[in-house]
Amino acid sequence: MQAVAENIGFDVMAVRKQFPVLTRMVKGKPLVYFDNAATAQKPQAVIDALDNYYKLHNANIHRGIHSLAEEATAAYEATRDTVQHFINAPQREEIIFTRGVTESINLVAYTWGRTNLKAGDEIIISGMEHHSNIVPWQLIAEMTGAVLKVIPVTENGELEMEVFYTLLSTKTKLVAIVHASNSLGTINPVKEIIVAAHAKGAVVLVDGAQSTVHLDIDVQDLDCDFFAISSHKVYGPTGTGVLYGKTVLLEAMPPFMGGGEMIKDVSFEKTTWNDLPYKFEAGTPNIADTVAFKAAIDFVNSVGKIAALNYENDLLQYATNQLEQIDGLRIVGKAKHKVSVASFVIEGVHPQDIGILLDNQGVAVRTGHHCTQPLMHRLGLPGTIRASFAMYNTKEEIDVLIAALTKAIKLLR
Ligand code: 7TS
Repeated sequence: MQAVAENIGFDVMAVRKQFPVLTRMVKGKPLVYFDNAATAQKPQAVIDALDNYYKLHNANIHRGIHSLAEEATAAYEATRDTVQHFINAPQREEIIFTRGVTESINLVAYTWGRTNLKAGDEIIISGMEHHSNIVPWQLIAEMTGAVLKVIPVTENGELEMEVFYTLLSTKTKLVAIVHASNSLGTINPVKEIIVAAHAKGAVVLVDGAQSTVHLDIDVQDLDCDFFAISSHKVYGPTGTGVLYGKTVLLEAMPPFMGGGEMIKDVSFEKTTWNDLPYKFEAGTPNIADTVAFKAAIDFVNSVGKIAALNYENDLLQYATNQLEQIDGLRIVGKAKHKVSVASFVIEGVHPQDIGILLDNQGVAVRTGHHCTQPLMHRLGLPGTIRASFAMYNTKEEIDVLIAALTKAIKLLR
């Protein structure tokens, strides 16, 4: 009853109407899109913003004095202000545009990591990280002699926090942790991790790839040092995203890439760097997609994150209950706090076979290791079937998934 009461005022049909792709057919069936953790669909406002930018305002930014250049610059910089408020960053200069979470993490690894880590220093990550929060640290560890430590994951898909506390020491220089797991949905206690890491003098990077679209993000409340975002998982375009960093750290970091825009003055003898955020934005950026990212955030704000979250929680609970009725099906990831990700395996059938048969019914899910191979290894699984829900999904669509799954299992067994 509580969940229903909270959902009064959330009009899923009004939300759905804003997403043109949701009306299309796949293999002769209405599309049921449950691959939102991979990338979310785009509302008309985002498509319009892209169209509008190219039709009316296209120019290079920060350099032209003509009207189009000024308009393009203003639109690009407006997204920075919108992101700043969206995550409650203290200053707009702390919002660095990147291609997305992968580039944001690599930026920190190659600039902060290369200058601050030395042999014997320790980096703590967790056993449920996406490859993009593992491999950059392995590369930097190899370059610097730093050592990678891993917080283990329980069978339920939660961090073994007591082990985290034993790993943490004054040797720890960085903790890089996923806020919400893409494979399990687990919401990690990042605030607790940040407090503990700071007490040892370590810096904390939070991978916000999955959390930003679902949870209210307040980087000041979290007190994280870095926070990484991908626009495409927040209903925005692909190819753009954000690294938030505290000014004091960003100021001290060397540039990531050299080129136009990131310099103050260039001579063959000595080049000086531009101010934040431009020091980290070399070359012509992804202007159009960054401009349209603002429309995506405006859309999320117009719906309201709390209303959407309550609705998504309801969907997850409904899906979990329905899935558990299926004979031989096991939910993978039973953490107490989860975003709307339902991962599961089915006895005697391979996830990929299920994925193909579901697609034949118009249902899009992801199957496989979800770029979290060490986690799958820990859980003793080759992969899972993952249905991840967005605010435009419905219980009726979950019913379609359940029927399609039942049919697929009959065919495969
Ligand atoms: N971190 C997490 C937790 C992710 O889920 C992803 C993408 C990334 C980092 C990388 O983000 P990118 O935008 O730079 O690619 N996760 C997924 C997924 O679960 N299915 O496809 C991509």
